[in-house]
Order: sequence, then C-alpha cells, then structure tokens
Amino acid sequence: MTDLRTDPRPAVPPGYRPLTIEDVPAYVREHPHLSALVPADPLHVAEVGDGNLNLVFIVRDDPARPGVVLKQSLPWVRVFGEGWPLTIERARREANAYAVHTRFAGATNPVLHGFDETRYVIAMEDLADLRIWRGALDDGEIHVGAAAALGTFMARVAFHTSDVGMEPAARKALMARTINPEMCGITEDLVLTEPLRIHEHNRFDAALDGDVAALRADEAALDALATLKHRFLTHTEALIHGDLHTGSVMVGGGRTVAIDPEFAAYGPIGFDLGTLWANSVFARARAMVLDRPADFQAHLRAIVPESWVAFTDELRRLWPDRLDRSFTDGMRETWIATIRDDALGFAGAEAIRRLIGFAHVSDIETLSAPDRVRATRAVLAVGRALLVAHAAIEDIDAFEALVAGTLAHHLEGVHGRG
Ligand code: SR1
Ligand code: MG
Repeated sequence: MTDLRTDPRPAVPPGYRPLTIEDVPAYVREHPHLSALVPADPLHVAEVGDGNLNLVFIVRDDPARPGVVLKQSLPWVRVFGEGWPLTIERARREANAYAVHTRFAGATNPVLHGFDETRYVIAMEDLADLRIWRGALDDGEIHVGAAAALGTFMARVAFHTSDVGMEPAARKALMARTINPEMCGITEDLVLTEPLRIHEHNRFDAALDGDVAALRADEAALDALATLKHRFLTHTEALIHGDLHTGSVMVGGGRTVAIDPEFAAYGPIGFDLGTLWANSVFARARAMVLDRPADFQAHLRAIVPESWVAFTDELRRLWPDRLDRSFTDGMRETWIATIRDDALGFAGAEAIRRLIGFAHVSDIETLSAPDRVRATRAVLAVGRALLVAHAAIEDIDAFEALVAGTLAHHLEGVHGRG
C-alpha cells in the first residue's frame, strides 16, 4: 500500500546541499543565465532570509544596483532547526506557483530567472527598491494601492484556476500538479489546530495565561476552528497562495509584489483574503498603541475594504469569460458571499494563531511588554469574534464596526501608559 503521508522522493536527493555565502559566487558563475545578470567580479553576497523557513541570498556585482535573489529550501524549518524536518520540495512548489501567478497576474510577481532542480534554488528578481510590507507598516509608511493590487491578484488567480475559469479536467490536472501536502499540513496544524490546544509550539506572555485558558475552554471557538479546518481540508476551490500575510508582500515605488507562495495549493479562496485581513488588524492595533497619525490609521482601516472591492470588481469583470455558461449571475453573487464568509472566519483563525501559536508578528512582538499584552488581548477578542460569528457578519461595513469597536474598547487611550 502506498504511503500517502509523505512525498515518496528522498528528503534530500544526491547533489543537494545548502548554500553558504562563500559558495554563492561559484554557484552563480556555474549557471550562465545567472552569471549574465551579475557579470562583473567580485560578487557581493548577503543572506537576508528573515522568514521562518528558507535561505535567501541577494547577489550583486554593484552594491548600488539590483542583481539577483537566490532562495533555497532547507530540509528543515530554518527558525526551528534540524529537529523539525520539512520537505525541500517546497521550493519546486513555490516555483510552480510563481509560474501560474505570472501567467494570470504578472504585475504582482517578481520576475523568475529559473529553478535549480538539484540544489532547490529559485532565482528571481532582486526587488531592490521594495521592502517587506509588514516592516513598512511597522514603520508607519503609507503605500497607496497595495491592498487593491492584492485584491486584483487574488481574484485573477482564483478565477483562472477555479472551475469558473478552467475546463474541469484541466483544473483537476492543475490541482494534481500543485498538490502540497506537507505545507498544507503546517497550516492545518499551526493555524487550524494547535493554537486552541496545549502544544509545545505555542507561546505567549504569562500575563495572558487566563485569556488563553478561557479561549481553549470555549466550545464555540473550538467548534468554529474545527469547522474552518474541515473547510480548508475539503474546499479545494482554486489555487491559493496559502500564506498571504503582510510579510509575504513587498511594496515600493508604486509596485506591489506577492512573494513566498511555497504554501500554494488548492484550497478555499477566502483563506488568502482572511490571512491578509487578520494581518491588517495587527497593524491597526500597533498603530493605535503607538498613537500613529490619523492618515496612517485610515490607510490601515482601508486595507480590508480596498482589497475586497478590488477582488470583487475583478471577479465580476472576468465573469463574462467564464467557461461554464450554466453558472448564472445569481450563482456568482452567492459565490462571492461564501468567499467573504470564509475570509472572515479564516481571518479569526489567523489572528489568534499569530498571537498565541508558533509564528508571531513583529507588529505586536516589538511593542513594549505592557503594550504587547494589551494589543494581544484586543486582537484576540477580534479573532474570537470573527471565529465564532463570521457567518453573522453581513458585509465589510459590519466587519469594520466589529474590529473598530473591539480595538477601541481595549486600546483607546492606552498610548503613553506602557
Ligand atoms: C513552520 S512555518 C511557520 C509559519 O511561517 C510561515 O510563514 C507560515 O505562516 C507558517 O505557518
Ligand atoms: Mg513565508
């Protein structure tokens, strides 16, 4: 009987080894298509990976000009170490996802320069003038149009990889080619199971022990999270990015780029919207605690409505190109309402897991301890409300009322107290 739990290929095939800063110049020179991008010696190499999983090198022949970025998967989780093995196939799956994204939503992607099947290295555009959106938001920067660009990106990929925009057989073939069980497993565990259980991966301030114990004993929250997990496991609707938080987005110079689609797989379309929306709430809580200027706070409040309007506008714009003409306009509106409901629920799960689970966010982590506890309590309350009551939230205005009211209740007037 075939073991369906793991990829049958060896974890580390012959020829694979992790790159070091010292190895990179020779590696580039051994690959003419990369060498041509940075022709002059010496090469300047920096390892800049600040995510949880991979090595990322920037390679330039002139430190002041863009060169090429090399991203290599490790056979383990980078921030945890070799005690948490993870398939290096994630790099291949990321490269495959980029290829799909580029076809349907190229403006929102880095240029791909290739994938090395032996060393599991993705070579891509050096986005020298852009920075990670989360860091930009932490610093109070406004990047007009980023949320809308992501809404359009999500709609294009969703339309063109779902049964609305693809022939059913082609869609099933793409689903088979993009199967990503190990990375989906991380989401099923870290986002949709562990945060409401006692688990060694979880961490939070001791001051929150009571809050977390109450959440773990909350039957409504447990039922809602389990229902969302089942939805994630079974609702293979379109190719989703799978990890579209503000750390997976780069912004600058009027450009918005979605990166790191190594979690891409068929799943519920609302998952990506919900991930983005939850991360906008972290940024809002931080901005309130730090008493950021009103125009910046308004910019943060606009992330959800702007992404949602861009998403739905683009889906409706593409609708006349649907392949199955039995899909009616009424069905389209039901579909959109279902995606919104999914997004609100998954936003609740993402909000909670980034506060009390394994992978935390700088928006909250870099606050002073008292502010961090207040902000965590505030966003936990938002997350719990979204989790248990997402189906009752009728529209984006109702979402905004819930978030604004909950954050204000916990955070208004707190700045300066920490
Ligand atoms: C073990 S990986 C932890 C988290 O980092 C990634 O960015 C995903 O969000 C994942 O859940
Ligand atoms: Mg990532």
